[in-house]
Amino acid sequence: MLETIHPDSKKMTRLLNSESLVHLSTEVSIPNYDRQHIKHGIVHIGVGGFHRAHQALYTDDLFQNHGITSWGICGVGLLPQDKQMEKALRKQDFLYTLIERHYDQEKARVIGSLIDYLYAPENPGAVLEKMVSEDTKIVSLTITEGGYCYNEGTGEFDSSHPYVKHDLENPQHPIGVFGFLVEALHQRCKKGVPPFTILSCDNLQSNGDLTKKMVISFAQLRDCSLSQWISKQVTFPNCMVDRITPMTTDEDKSVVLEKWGIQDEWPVIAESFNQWVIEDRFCNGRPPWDLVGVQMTGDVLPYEKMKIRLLNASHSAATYLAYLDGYDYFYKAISDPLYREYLGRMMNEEITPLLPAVPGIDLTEYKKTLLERFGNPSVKDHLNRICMDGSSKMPKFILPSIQEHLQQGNTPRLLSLAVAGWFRFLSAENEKGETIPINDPMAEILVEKAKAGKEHPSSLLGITEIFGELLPNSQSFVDSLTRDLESLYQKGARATLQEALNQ
Ligand code: CS2
Repeated sequence: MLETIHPDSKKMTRLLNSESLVHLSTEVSIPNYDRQHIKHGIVHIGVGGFHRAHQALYTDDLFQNHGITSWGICGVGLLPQDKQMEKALRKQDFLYTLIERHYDQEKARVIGSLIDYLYAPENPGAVLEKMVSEDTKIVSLTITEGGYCYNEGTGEFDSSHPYVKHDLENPQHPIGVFGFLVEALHQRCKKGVPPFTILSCDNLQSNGDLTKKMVISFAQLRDCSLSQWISKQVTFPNCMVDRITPMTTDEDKSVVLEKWGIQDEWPVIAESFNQWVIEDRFCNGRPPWDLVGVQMTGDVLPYEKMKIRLLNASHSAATYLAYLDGYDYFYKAISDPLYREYLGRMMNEEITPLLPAVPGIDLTEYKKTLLERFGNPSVKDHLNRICMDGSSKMPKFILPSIQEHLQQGNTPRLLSLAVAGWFRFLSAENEKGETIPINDPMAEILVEKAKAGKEHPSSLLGITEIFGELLPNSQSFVDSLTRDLESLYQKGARATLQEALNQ
């Protein structure tokens, strides 16, 4: 175990690992269970901050407070950038620090539920072996909204992705998520091992149903009888997940070191709020997550719709305008009365009327809590994170509400402005004429079309895999977008927002 005196704080700091745990400050909560005895049960693909602040925490709660010893998690990384996570976690015996913040209160806890991590590009065989093992009863996913190869225009699986093509040509040597899932299920079927549940934890409406459709479509391209077996035997519960988890910064690592005395290469910082509502359909058993605050239900759709259309949509609606307006963090924008009014009114006037009743939830209270959560200054959620991947977030968070309004004969003013803000942002120039980074797998084409179209939205709207057919063909929506874009280019985000609210 390495101990060092940190030069600035003169405080004893320790490298996080199994041995150093007991020497940490007593103010840090640490696993009270023997991690050697935790049996593996879950493979999780896509271990980022969110998984580590959410599912891994709920699972840790089970080990910590209920004496459960099965359901340990093996993380899997498929992407080149996951190598760094593997290195950080392996060095720390897969332990990491979770800092939960609510305004001026902060709690530190070391999470022990992740018991292994495999980096697939270096060892695809080990990943398959783990997924085929009888011990694996659930494979859960956080692969981002864009990771599902779903084409918004056709509503179908998009098999043109290079990794999908690769995995269809080399089924036994997969590199992508569908390749791994389907090959592992194929081997289980051949060996007579019962299948695992596939649990999507991404922010997609009907995330389980959509994952099922994508997995089955991929399997059909491989082998019809396999796809039938999966369709009959595997369950894909829908679930709603919620916890705002900013990206970890170097400053966060310094706080963990200086305030809590833990040298952790990749801690996670999250808000104190945490929610998970899951449809209780697991084909091969599940952890008793209901013992630790997870809501198991028969119908998760109202919860998902509420969360995605209010929380995620508010993020996407305000982020581009606030970025253009010169803000850096979401909490700062939201303490500006202009943005507060924008989101408050958008949620009340344009989104709430589209939502079904949500059992046990008072929507007025829910929206109040959302604004409080957004304004939490200790959760430094950078706009760069929220601005990322608009091409997959907008069609999930904002566009469905606009579509519903158009179908009812209305043009929603404030939601349309959110799209205009995104289009203006995609010109890759801020209001001072400086270049801004566009972080999106479709960045090249988006920027090209935004620059070519400027005030005229039709080139961007012509991307059917994002916008489908209804929106580009709605004259009132196109007019509203054009008017807002003109104003955004000529007067800027602030004045445009102000005018929209005054109308
Ligand atoms: C955010 C989400 O990425 C985004 O745009 O809206 O990551 C959001 O913070 C989480 O879904 C909160 O549960």
